[in-house]
Amino acid sequence: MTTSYIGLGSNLSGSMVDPLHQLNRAVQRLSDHPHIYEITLSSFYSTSPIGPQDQPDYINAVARLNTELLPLQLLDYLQEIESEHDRKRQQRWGARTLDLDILTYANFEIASHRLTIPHPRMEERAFVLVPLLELDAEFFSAQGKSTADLLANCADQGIVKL
Ligand code: A4P
Ligand code: MG
Repeated sequence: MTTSYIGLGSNLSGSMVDPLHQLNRAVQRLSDHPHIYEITLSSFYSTSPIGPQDQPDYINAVARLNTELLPLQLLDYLQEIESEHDRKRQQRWGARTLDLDILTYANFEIASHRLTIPHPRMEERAFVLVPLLELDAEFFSAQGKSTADLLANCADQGIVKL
């Protein structure tokens, strides 16, 4: 059994469902899987967009789960859930109905064409670090930096707990 952290984000409504409902539905779909267990969800946060600024604010959260799925099997399932939520891959870092990223998978380090773990940008993003800190005050990056130290470099990023 492996512990994995998943980043959840949404800033577009899909099928008449708003971002908050989409994140809640995504967590429900995670818990539906027979090999995903013990999901713990952070609070939801309203966050200013990183990347293109001409898009709505995001709702973000982080989930911790235990799973018997291998990393690529977990990615397949996350992408299946994204497709169910009308996710269209358009502009990089652009608006999306649902984004599910694998942040970490135990202490694995993977760099393949489909999957990079730990998520390469997680350490510079308050919308990942703040909810992560809430779930695990002892979380350290692969380079041994504490979440609190990493967050000190993200002070200019807008984030408000809902
Ligand atoms: N992929 C590689 N590694 C991973 C991983 N660890 N988890 C591949 C998930 N997927 C991974 O992803 C493109 C490809 O990345 C996938 O096909 C998968 O094989 P995508 O979701 O289609 O594209 P993307 O999300 O637009 O690209 P990217 O580079 O993953 O974007 P980010 O870094 O996720 O940033 N601002 C706020 N406030 N909140 C946000 O949530 N999100 C983004 C997206 C930008 N700005 C944001 C937010
Ligand atoms: Mg993504």
